Amino acid sequence: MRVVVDGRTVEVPHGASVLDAARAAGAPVPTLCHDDRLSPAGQCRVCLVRVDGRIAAACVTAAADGQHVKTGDPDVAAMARLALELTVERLPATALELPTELAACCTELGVGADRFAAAGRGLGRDDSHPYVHLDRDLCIACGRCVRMCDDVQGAFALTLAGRGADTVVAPGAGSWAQSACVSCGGCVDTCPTGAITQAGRPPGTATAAVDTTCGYCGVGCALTVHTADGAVSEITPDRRGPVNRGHACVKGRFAYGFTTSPDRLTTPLVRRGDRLEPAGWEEALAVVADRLGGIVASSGPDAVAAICSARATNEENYLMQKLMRTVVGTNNVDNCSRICHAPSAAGLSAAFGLSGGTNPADDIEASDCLLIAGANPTEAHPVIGARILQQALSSAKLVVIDPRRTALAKIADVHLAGTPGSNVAVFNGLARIMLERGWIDEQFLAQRADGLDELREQLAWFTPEQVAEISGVTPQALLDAARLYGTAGFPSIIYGLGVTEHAHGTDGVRALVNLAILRGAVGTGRGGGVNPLRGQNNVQGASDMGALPDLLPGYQPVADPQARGRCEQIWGCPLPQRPGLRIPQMFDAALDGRVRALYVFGENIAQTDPDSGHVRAALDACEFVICQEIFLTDTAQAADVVLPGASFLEKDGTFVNFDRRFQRVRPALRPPGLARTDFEIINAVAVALGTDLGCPTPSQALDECARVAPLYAGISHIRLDRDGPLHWPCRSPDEPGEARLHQESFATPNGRAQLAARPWLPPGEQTDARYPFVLITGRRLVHYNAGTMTRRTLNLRLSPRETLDIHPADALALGLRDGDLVEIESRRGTVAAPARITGDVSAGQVFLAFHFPEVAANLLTSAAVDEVTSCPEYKVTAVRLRRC
Ligand SMILES: Nc1nc2c(c(=O)[nH]1)N[C@H]1C(S)=C(S)[C@@H](COP(=O)(O)OP(=O)(O)OC[C@H]3O[C@@H](n4cnc5c(=O)[nH]c(N)nc54)[C@H](O)[C@@H]3O)O[C@H]1N2
Ligand SMILES: Nc1nc2c(c(=O)[nH]1)N[C@H]1C(S)=C(S)[C@@H](COP(=O)(O)OP(=O)(O)OC[C@H]3O[C@@H](n4cnc5c(=O)[nH]c(N)nc54)[C@H](O)[C@@H]3O)O[C@H]1N2
Ligand SMILES: [Mo]
Repeated sequence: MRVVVDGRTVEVPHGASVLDAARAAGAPVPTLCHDDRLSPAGQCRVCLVRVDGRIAAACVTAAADGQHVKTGDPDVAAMARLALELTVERLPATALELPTELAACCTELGVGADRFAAAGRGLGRDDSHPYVHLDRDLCIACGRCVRMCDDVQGAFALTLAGRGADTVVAPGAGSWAQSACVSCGGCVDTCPTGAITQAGRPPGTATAAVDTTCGYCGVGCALTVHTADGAVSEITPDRRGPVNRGHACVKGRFAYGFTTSPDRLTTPLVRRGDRLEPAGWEEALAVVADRLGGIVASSGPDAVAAICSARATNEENYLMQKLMRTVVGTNNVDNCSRICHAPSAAGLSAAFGLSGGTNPADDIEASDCLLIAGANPTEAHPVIGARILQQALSSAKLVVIDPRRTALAKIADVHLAGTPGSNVAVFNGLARIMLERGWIDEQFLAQRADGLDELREQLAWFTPEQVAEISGVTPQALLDAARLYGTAGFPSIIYGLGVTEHAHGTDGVRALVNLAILRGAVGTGRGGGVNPLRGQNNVQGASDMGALPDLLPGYQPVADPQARGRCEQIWGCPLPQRPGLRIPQMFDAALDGRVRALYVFGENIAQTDPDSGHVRAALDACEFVICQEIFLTDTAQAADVVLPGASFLEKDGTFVNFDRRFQRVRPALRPPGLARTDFEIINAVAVALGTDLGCPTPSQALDECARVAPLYAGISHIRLDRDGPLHWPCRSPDEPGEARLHQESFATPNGRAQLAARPWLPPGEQTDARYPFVLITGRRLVHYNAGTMTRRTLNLRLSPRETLDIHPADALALGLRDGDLVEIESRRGTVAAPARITGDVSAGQVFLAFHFPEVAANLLTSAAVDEVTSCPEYKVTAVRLRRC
């Protein structure tokens, strides 16, 4: 459409408003109640313009072809000024001193301090929340915060309360701290007057701003980090962020206080006797070189193993696996994908030929049925959780498969609360019904998939009654779920650790993938495919970079001579041929003396790997442990040398998020004290061992990786800085990158999707009369994994301790009241936590997160692992409970 604004013709898309047209023409139209992320409200009347002669609010008037818009008309400006004067007349004049949108509007329309009240209305403040503070006197009741909370976050925590001119925002009936607020910061970000601000951060105090990518979960939110005097003053979500689109969560937005924690590691530490003592870099590196060199000389390279960091950048992980393979000479390198989504990598590779999720995040909004299995995204991937919630509230059907009543389960059309470990039965039950009812895509199956006959045969066993017997899911609920997924126009599957972290996790992934193949809802544009919500900020990337014992960068098998040859040529040395050890195997090998040195880079294995007693013993058994960390974690305390690294806010590189996007990470701060970026440290370790890794900068490391791995051949820092995020596969510098995979053929050897016929097998760990409860472990919104970072921020005030979630019936039987301390004992260990009585867990099941060392969930979990990938069975632990 062409619109003429102040004599200038501009082209705008359908659906654009007059405001969009005016902005496209560069005409200054002030706004107050408008935010691009929200549907327009047309309430404040500040954006008045003339449209074909008539006066109209630009934000709520649709642009039309041939329209003439006039801005800055004196009569209209007078009306807008009057509207603004009425808005500010009860506000204190101090409102003008803040660098806000309101102040900018006043300047634009010539509303001076004389139009404000001398003092405020005396409505008071609410400073109860650690991050979000409210000054009611500055509120103009524009409702932007309420719309952000409802229409973007979906927390529905805010309302406009009061009468007439005293109407202001309120967090429900009580204080902000007691409200349903999930601390996403959306209200702070949108408030145009300074009424809602971040605690202790008056707007406009920053002196520099850097665009980067969040270092917590795998969503990959684009953030702008504002700094002053070498510290972060504020982090705001970037509206250009392709996944977050101007939104963030309590961690990305607020949890940066750890950067200045007095406990940050600021100098290398070297063990002298039973103490870790500060040392210079020269000494620490000399010890590393001497001990590693000695062990390699006496026991060979395979006596060394390394665990890479899914929190660190691609470039750092690339360097680390290169160090291990080319300098030490071993494939003993792995990353926490092993204990997380390794079954996704294995399952998706077997079914489709590539280990990534199949579709971009934007397919959430294209979907009319979302099937969420074993994932709790409103807590673990909050920005994606909010997008799923909004889509389900507005138009899509929602099926949730989870033993717990998660926030999404509560609003689901169908919630299948199968018992932990029952996934394969439930997914096969759904597949059987879809086949029986004909809710499948015959043509797709004939042309693009293999394995239907075997699957059909296997499914004969999975009658709804059989599935009910195993899982407790009723035949009716199973049918309802199968119908919703089976008959939708554009169904999507999104899943998490409730599928993977099981003794049969890879089978679970395969059985789930079957549903998408049966429907032809993957690789066709007729469905949103199958998408694991990868966990860590860069767990996809760490695996992509080859921080895996059997795969070189770009998923090239280390056992494949051709792949090895390509790397050998570029790296200039022969490579070890035999696949290396996986993380759990590294611990076993440490205990039986085959592994003598362990290099742990950015992973807190003593708290996060299962059966902590076993991990502890493995650390003790190793002669030499290096820990490269930002805090002195339990793992670091067990090390012989601690190397102080830098956090994501202090380094340069890239992360790959859950939907396969390479995104830039840029330093906003300097590493504290003598700490160095992990990139510098790994290079320095190589030099100490007598080799230059040949990648002096992160940009050069990624360039080299692009030469080694055809999947990323078109990706470079230069391109990312110029064009923004890029999806892999991206095979040349002029390819845009593939957001949606497998559109023409699958990446399997024969180009066809592979259905899998899998039996249901019981979990590795079983309940019995002594240990009658099933413990599920997982996450909570406010804290992150081992909690080393979030527990060192004000997030601790939002969630100060762990609780054991227990069903009211079980609590009654055990004589427990809310808050009573409960002892939780498994076959391996005992911990205690206060009870939280809630119907969100089923009777017979309890839930714990693993964020607090004082409630060490992994003292309880077992060594049972997925038979294909060795991923631990974190989701099923038999426990007994006792009131303390
Ligand atoms: N706030 C926060 N966010 C995080 C993290 C964090 O620690 N805190 N960690 C990040 C990481 S590393 C990861 S991997 C992701 C994980 O993200 P998610 O996978 O969403 O996290 P979990 O809470 O571990 O588990 C998800 C769900 O699986 C369910 N479940 C358990 N057993 C079964 C089962 O047998 N079948 C089914 N269908 N469901 C089951 C649980 O009840 C739980 O609701 O989160 C990332 N984001
Ligand atoms: N019971 C139970 N246990 C679980 C799970 C579960 O669901 N239940 N989930 C598992 C899953 S999915 C995962 S991914 C793991 C996560 O396990 P971990 O990876 O151990 O968890 P994080 O807390 O993310 O630990 C990362 C460590 O790296 C440090 N760090 C952060 N950034 C940097 C950096 O840039 N450089 C360096 N050098 N260090 C850095 C942090 O201080 C922290 O100590 O936990 C697993 N453990
Ligand atoms: Mo994870």
